Amino acid sequence: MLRPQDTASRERKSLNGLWDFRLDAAGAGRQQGWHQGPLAEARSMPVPASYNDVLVGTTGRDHVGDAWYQTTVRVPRGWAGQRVALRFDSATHAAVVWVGDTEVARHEGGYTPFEADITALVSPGDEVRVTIVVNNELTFQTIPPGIVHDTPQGRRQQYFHDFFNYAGLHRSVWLYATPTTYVDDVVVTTDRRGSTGVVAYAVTVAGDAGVRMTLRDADGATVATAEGSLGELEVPDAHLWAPGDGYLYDAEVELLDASGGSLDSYHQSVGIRTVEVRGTQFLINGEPFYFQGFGKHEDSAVRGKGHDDAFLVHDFELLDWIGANSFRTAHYPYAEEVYDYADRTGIVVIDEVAAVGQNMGLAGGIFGGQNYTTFSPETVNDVSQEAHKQAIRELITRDKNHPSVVLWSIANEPESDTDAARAYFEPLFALTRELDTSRPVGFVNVMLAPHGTCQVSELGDVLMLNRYYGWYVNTGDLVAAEAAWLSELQQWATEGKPIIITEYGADTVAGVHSLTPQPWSEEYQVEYLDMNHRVFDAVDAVVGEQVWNFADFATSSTSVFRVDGNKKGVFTRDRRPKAAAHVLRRRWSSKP
Ligand code: GCB
Repeated sequence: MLRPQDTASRERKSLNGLWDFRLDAAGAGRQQGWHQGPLAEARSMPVPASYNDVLVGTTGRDHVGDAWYQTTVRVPRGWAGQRVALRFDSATHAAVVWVGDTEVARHEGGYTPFEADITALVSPGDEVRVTIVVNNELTFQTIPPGIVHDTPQGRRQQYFHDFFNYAGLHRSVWLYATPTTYVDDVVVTTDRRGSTGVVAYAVTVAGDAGVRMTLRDADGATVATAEGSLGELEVPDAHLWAPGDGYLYDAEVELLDASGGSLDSYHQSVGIRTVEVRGTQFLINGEPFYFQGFGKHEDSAVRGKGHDDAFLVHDFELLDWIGANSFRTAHYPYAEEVYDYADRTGIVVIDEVAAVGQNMGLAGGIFGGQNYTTFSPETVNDVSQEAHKQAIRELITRDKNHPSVVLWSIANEPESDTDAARAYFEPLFALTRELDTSRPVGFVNVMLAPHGTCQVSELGDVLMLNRYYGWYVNTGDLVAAEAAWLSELQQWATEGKPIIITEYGADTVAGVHSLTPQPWSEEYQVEYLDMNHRVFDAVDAVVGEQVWNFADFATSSTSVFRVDGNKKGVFTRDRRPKAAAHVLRRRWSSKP
């Protein structure tokens, strides 16, 4: 599903702004057909935003169930004779959409887009009513999983991941028009032969038309052209996309009628680069790459997970300031604007599926999952696996053309030391490779499945490890932590694969100081990071360090584990630096 664009043949209209909104914990709206008329008793809700913290009080914050959004939009007069589509960049976690009285779309999964062709339901020049009901419930069959409990006080959502279950319309909503014969999809993969860049492409056309590809450089000069829906463009002396150098070409895909007239035009940006895992190295353009950066979250005050361009640009400015070259989209696919910006700025992305919390062993300690078995017919089962497959499909369909994305992460810290886990994940690795042969794939291993016990790691091209020596274990004892961590890491290094440390971090309350470094103090976070860096520097197979987390973030408040959220940020939630930020800046800015 291609992004809405304004081109010579296409036009889009944003539906962002204030929508009518109503919570519906009882689920009355679906029975009463609230989409059939103006939403009664509605209040205003900004789109994009999570609704939880926009509202005041627990009703919105702890809401479980449906939330209704409605707006009206005038279809531009000039769209007569065009195909008209309605696109939601995401709806967290499941949604049904109506245009007027007619249901047009249903979607499950809170972090990927969906759309509906509504041409037959609208008249250019007229207004239409758009209603969407968004449901935030997580079950063992959703990605990520959770359980809804019926209690005497009402329904309560339990989940097994460490970030707040923000919900609503987190991203943009679009009405857009294309010609009736249109570019339905384009896939580009890149390679190089000597100094020549090679762009292989495949265009899917809806309707009957010829295809012309024109590749232009950043100055707009044409560097290659090709005809046909499948082919290759060659770029002599190509300017490669590389970490820190987000050089992009523009591929214009044009559909042509029999007499050569242009029917549709779509622009796909292209970064020419290669990615390869060789031995213990991770190579970009044949050069060893060392990931330095963070696990991030989409998270800010009031908006929750609502996309915000100001935070997007500011966060990337901070990445630049601190010398980071990469981040992981922990623990779900981010807004598409984020990947566009990473493409343009040369930031490298590990792109993660929203499969987080499939681990009742881990959940036992923090989230009260001790009464459950992770993989069983009643818990994470075949239906969950299908949802997981669909999440992988939608992620790759959406993000396949981003040069910044160099690695797929298909789960964060699942149970991975059992036969059941192996059986669950084997088909998921196979599917990911079938969908994309151009990128490596991995999953993030948890501390509970150390070297020698994990049955899933060997399925991946790289090893991604989250470890908290000196925090959750050896708390406060960095000497013991260093010895234990080094010993485990040396064992992993015998696998002969590149190792990326995808999480290491210590909760730190900004402003808490202690001359003798104590957990929660800024000094301890600094010494904790220094200790980790000594360990990484001692093991050649380590090809990356991503600190947990870029910034403090909101979590559920159902356990005393967290004080006003997770405080492992190197920046506070409002993006002020802790002492650790300066330490990282010195280390990362001095690395070659
Ligand atoms: C982890 C999880 C991450 C948590 C983090 C923590 O291992 O992957 O989601 O937030 O630990 O701070 O406990």
